[in-house]
Amino acid sequence: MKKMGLTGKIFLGLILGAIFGIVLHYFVPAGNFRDNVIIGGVLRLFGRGFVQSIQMLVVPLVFASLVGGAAAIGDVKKLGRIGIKTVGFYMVTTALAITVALLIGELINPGYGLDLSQIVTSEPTIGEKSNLVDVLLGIIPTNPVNGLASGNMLQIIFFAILTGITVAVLGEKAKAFSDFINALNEIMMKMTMIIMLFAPIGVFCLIASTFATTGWDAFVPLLKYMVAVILALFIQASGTYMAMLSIFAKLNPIRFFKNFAPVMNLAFSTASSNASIPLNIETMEKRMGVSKSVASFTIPLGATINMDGTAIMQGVAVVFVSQVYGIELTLASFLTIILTATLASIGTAGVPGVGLVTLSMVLTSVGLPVEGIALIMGIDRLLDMTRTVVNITGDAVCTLIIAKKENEFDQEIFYNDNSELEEA
Ligand code: DAS
Repeated sequence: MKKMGLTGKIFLGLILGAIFGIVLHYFVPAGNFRDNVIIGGVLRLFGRGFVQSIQMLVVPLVFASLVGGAAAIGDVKKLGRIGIKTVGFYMVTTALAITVALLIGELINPGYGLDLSQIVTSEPTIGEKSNLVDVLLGIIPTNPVNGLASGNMLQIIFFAILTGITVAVLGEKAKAFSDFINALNEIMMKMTMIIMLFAPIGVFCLIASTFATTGWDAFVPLLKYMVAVILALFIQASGTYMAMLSIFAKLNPIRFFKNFAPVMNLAFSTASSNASIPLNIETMEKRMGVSKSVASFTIPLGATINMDGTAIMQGVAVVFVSQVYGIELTLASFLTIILTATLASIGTAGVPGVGLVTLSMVLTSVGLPVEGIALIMGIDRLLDMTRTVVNITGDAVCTLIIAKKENEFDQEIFYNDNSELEEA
């Protein structure tokens, strides 16, 4: 049998885990062996252990990639107009994406029908800060080290972005720190991939534990969650992006997707924005008619700071988790979620599974139980592949619009049927 890739192993873990959980729930009598040795012992150890390993990455990965991402943004002064417009477009499309996701989540209500409120372990802090001023004041850390140590994500985001922009302003004077941050970024991305190697085992145990506890009850809500995420991704790609191309660039969106198909296929199969960067830049230049200087700035920047697909998953996931645990989301929580997920997407680099890492951050920022990740982690890989496609498509759409407005665009190439990529 051809060597099964990690994605195949994760799917296998998902299917076998679901079957094992259903067998445990309906065919193994309740008792010490099933409830304490299997579910409370083995499944909990490797399932929860995997979730905690993901959580372990949050603070160092988000801090390092946010400082790095902000330093890159800080450099935009060299590119002036183009840089400011690029960052502006990226932030607006991400905030739009998560708003669409929250609305779809509230429409489909994926979490209804599964009630885990009796096992909430962390007290929700939602509603503690009822007004916006307190939420905004809470972002400014009086002691950044304490913010980092206590995992106060909004304070970490604020301090990291400020640090990154200061690093960019200092330039050479902060080179040692900048090199350290870049090295830490590489380490945390590699560590994410290493931990994801254990995903098949972690997913097996998490899904088995869910179905062993709830039986078939979990099946429909998880299916509704997947449908909600994919629907929101589809709306972002076929609605928001097509409208933007028609309105801001007056280009034929169908033609765009025809030209862009190879990059979307690569992003789907690798579930990695970073892996798609080279082909994305070449496609923007050779098939879309964007100048190399613009594409080689906006595409790598977008792969790091612009993750509309990830923000969409996080929006739907927050609604799902709050409903499953019976926790009411207030307007202040929705604003906190939009702020956290938009800012969080600035940092997270485009490697597989990174959206889950920042999801635990978004859940923490509104006081939702991180155990909720255990519910959706099993099916996350398929959603990771689909949301990565939206992540890189958003980068390409913004690149095209900016290139057209800056006259760094050749319409001939965009509509030319023969504009082919050089054989690699
Ligand atoms: N796989 C990530 C990317 O490469 C997205 C995610 O994990 O949410 O964009």
